Amino acid sequence: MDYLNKIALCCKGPPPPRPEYDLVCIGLTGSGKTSLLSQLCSENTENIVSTTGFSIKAVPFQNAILNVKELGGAANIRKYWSRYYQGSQGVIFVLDSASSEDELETARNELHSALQHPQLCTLPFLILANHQDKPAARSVQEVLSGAWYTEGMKEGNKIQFLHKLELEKFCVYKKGMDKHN
Ligand SMILES: Nc1nc2c(ncn2[C@@H]2O[C@H](COP(=O)(O)OP(=O)(O)OP(=O)(O)O)[C@@H](O)[C@H]2O)c(=O)[nH]1
Ligand SMILES: [Mg+2]
Repeated sequence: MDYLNKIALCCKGPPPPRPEYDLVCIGLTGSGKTSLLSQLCSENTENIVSTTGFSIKAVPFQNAILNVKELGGAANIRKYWSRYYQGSQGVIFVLDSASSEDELETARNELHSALQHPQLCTLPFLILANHQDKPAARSVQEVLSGAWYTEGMKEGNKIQFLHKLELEKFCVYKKGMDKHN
């Protein structure tokens, strides 16, 4: 390596720090929140147990780090969800697309409550239609045909549906979050 190349390498320095965003991840128990976040962190997804309370993971993307706080989705934990919303800059709502109509209705009610909550109602929402590998899974289009939107949504609130295979779009969605810094 010649002298000039060596100097260029020395002067390059460490890459600039990636911006960090704080997200909250909600959804009924078994919808796959922990599995999703573990996958995004390239962690082992076997032997995952139900989240009691909450857990936080730093999910690295090329241009940003998402600090995602997963809130356990069991009925006795859901009533405390709103205590953990403060400071969130975006919301991931995970849905079991293969669940029964009753469960889907419960999920929709929880989503509507979150969309109307003062600390979340202006934030970007990403709804992940999970469990797409199951034969009974509804497609994103089928899920969308239900009443998933609500009048409680405020102007500026962005809502986007994805299924797992489209997760890379999640990176693009960070743009919506810049507004809320
Ligand atoms: N077939 C299938 N199973 C999944 C999928 N995502 C998660 N699971 C399984 O569903 C079960 C529950 O997944 P979790 O990630 O613990 O669900 P959770 O939303 O974190 O549940 P709580 O922490 O109780 O709120 C696990 O056995 C996962 O392996 C999926 O897309 N397809
Ligand atoms: Mg969990």
